[in-house]
Amino acid sequence: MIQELFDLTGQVALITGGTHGIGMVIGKVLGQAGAKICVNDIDADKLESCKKEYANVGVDVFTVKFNVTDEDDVERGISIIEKEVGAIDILVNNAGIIKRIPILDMPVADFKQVIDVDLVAPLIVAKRVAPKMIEKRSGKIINMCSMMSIYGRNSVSAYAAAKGGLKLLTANMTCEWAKYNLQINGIGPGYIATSQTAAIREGNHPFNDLVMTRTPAGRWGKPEDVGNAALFLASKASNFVNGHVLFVDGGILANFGYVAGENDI
Ligand code: NAP
Ligand code: GCO
Repeated sequence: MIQELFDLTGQVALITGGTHGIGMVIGKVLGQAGAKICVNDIDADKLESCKKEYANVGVDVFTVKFNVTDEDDVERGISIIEKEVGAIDILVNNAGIIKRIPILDMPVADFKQVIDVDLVAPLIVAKRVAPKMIEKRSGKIINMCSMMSIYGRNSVSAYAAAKGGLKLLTANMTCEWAKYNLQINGIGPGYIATSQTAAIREGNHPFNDLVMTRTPAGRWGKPEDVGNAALFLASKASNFVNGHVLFVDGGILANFGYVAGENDI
């Protein structure tokens, strides 16, 4: 049955930073597909408050507070998950930050912090989780990339450097782990309406006009648009998809200069 391809019953999924935004929607979708959902965050209040959001869609979420950039904290957090829920079958490296500062103004410490969360942390968590997947000869890793994995723009140098690196880290994980039946892919969301983009979307920010006109679909993406792509990459339906970044962007990357609403000339 085609539905079985997307049935995650019995699978354990960890979504880092899954207490809101894109990560929460991914957790809800994978949970509704049958997976046991574990989420982490660095904020205990958010971990507590997200439980009712998940419960609203019938998902009983297991929460663990740990900092994805800290190897010892990751070891502690993953060990708790393995003891209380089970070995992780699906890892979604979703946690991420952005700092919009021009290169010349950006303190190196800030640059390093973005690299730590957005690039080094996915490595740390995957290194901790992959060995058991390799042992089982089965596993799914989804790294949250970005349009900035392939394009830059002013003021997001650290973020683009991290997400560009994450695209190729995804490729290298594939080169080393695909032979053990692990599938490691990225998702590259376009411009999605979450707290991360509120600063460039709200209050008549000019960037909002750019996104609305440059996106052929003529809208900001919703976290739900990304959640559905994650279900595909977390399921048996994508067992021969590997090292790929699936862009979920309303067509913006396909568009050189179309401005929504122009005559079709
Ligand atoms: P968000 O709302 O800012 O969520 C990011 C999550 O990561 C938050 O839960 C945050 O927790 C968590 N986090 C940050 N640092 C952490 C750390 N050191 N340890 C553990 N958790 C940490 O962002 P979003 O828009 O949902 O984005 C989710 C992912 O998609 C990110 O990787 C982002 O780069 C990527 N992405 C977003 C867009 C977009 O347009 N929104 C587009 C492309 C890619 P706290 O809130 O407690 O800090
Ligand atoms: C920005 C945005 C983007 C999006 C996303 C696009 O300031 O340009 O935050 O970086 O978050 O990464 O794919």
